[in-house]
Amino acid sequence: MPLLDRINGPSDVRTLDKAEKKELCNELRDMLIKNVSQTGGHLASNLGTVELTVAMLSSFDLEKDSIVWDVGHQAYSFKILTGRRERFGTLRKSGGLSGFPYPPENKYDSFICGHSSVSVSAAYGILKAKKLKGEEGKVIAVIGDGALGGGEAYEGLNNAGESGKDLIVILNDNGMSISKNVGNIASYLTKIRNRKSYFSIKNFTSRLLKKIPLIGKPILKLLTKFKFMLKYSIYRSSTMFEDLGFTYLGPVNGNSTDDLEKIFERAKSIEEPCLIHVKTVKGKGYEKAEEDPSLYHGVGSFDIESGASGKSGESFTEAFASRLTEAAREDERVCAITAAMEDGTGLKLFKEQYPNRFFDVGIAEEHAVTFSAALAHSGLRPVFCVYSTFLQRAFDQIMHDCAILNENLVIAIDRAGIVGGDGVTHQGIFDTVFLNSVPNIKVYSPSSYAEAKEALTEALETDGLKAIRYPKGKEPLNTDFSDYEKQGNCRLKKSGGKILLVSYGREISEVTEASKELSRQGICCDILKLDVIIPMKKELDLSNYERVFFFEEGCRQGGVGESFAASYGVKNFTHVGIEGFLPHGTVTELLKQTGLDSASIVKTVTEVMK
Ligand SMILES: Cc1ncc(C[n+]2csc(CCOP(=O)(O)OP(=O)(O)O)c2C)c(N)n1
Repeated sequence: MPLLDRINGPSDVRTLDKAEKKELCNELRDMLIKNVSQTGGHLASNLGTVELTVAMLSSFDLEKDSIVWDVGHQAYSFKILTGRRERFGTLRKSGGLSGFPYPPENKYDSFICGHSSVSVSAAYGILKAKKLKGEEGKVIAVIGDGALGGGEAYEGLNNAGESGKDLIVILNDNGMSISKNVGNIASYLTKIRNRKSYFSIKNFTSRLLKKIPLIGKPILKLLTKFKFMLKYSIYRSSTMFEDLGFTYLGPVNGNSTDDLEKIFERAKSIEEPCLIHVKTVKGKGYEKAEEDPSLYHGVGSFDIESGASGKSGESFTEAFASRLTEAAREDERVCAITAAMEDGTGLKLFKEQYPNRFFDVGIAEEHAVTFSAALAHSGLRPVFCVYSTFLQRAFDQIMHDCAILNENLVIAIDRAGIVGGDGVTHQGIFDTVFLNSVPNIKVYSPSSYAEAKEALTEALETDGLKAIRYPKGKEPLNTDFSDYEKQGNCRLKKSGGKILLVSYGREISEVTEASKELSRQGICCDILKLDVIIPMKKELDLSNYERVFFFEEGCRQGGVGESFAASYGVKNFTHVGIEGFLPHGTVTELLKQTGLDSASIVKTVTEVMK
């Protein structure tokens, strides 16, 4: 019987001996590779944290201690070992396990995860609450070297240095963000990573001394004390973490449960908050992922033997990025900026061709916006490519650094709309709402690759703050708008009906499909497609329509439909959009669930018009 079948909760891990833990790690790796090859998900990061997870569950008691994962994409083994093994095959599927720790899913998930660099702040908050409530227990934040590039991590460290002994920060350093980690913090970590660990010196010395009969043990004791003092005198003021109030321990081999458990025991005995520097190998145990950890950071389903995935063909991301690279050739003021999402936003080619005008600033969206605004202010034409969900944290920088002076900056909002498997923390459904309140900004919502490219061309050729939002993946079915009449910022397709269907972006394809079916049922609808969604300008008179329906692949409350109804003054108005947060599932499933697929649109229209 596999060992894993005996592990039904964290306490079962604590009973295992050394050999069994090794076996458990092997079984976990097999399970991760097999399952992720079918469900898709974050593979390389999870293969790197297998031993770390097993060692943490062995050394800490999760009935009183809490673990906060940063981002949480590397917590699959944690899910498997905390009572979710049997459901692991449902990962990222509708109704199944979330791809990130999610407190409503399991009592050991101590905080919401998905966005980067928040773990220290969260861990410190949880610890303070424990203290105020008179509860025992340690809180452990596990943060990657990539996530440590994000500003909030320093806000947390700056504040938590005074937290006392029960806070432990584990820095999981694999040298990688999604791509190779960038910036001076990364180089700094490389420097201290390459130092010989205090613990490895100690272990070697112990082995040697224990062999000397009688005098070996006393000398070892003395030497241990001396080594610890020596280590302190060398390292104490020599890492920035010490200066921030943490005892620095490590670096230690994070793919050895043995070494990890020893260092955890040491950390438990120290009367200050500790930062344990752990070195892991991203992709460990699956050769292809070790060779190319970026490729296997987030994957769709793939063949284990060959490593081949089903991914193929063009996407909105690629179409946009190829036009951006062309634009850089035509105009040497054009720059591309990414916050650690070079691959995800398709900027590889741009980087290769224009390395001087390509900037990966690390996981630092706020900095990226201000930096881009300053490039724009200095006469360049920056394009910041970012996922909708991660732009959320840069709202103030958009408002203050970009919008007040209406800088010539383009924000390329990738993964706008429903994203699917990454779920509630990653859906790109709120940018429409928060950008709606930004004065000066113009937001394009292309429905096809051609429109995405045209929008970029126009945005770069005209002055002012612009955003172009486009979805994850491929063009939808209906992208031919030749029978639409251009009316300012929108296009109208007339069929002579008394009903108007309005939409924008990818959703126009569902609306088009629905109108075909409605027409078969004898219900004739005109379609209005919005090319620019912010600011909302009334371009035509809608008073002849009996009813206007608005379908929005974005948050309904405060969304584009509301500003449309207000600007156009429409009275008989039905607005379908996404209500609140949206969990994981496929895009098709989620469109259906939210009433935005063509069949639901037909149903809504027929029911309302009855
Ligand atoms: C605010 C924010 N921006 C971007 C991301 C996308 N993202 C997810 S994981 C990751 C890399 C994290 O690197 P690291 O912390 O070193 O973890 P590793 O995967 O290397 O273990 C990035 C950029 C995110 N989750 N949150």
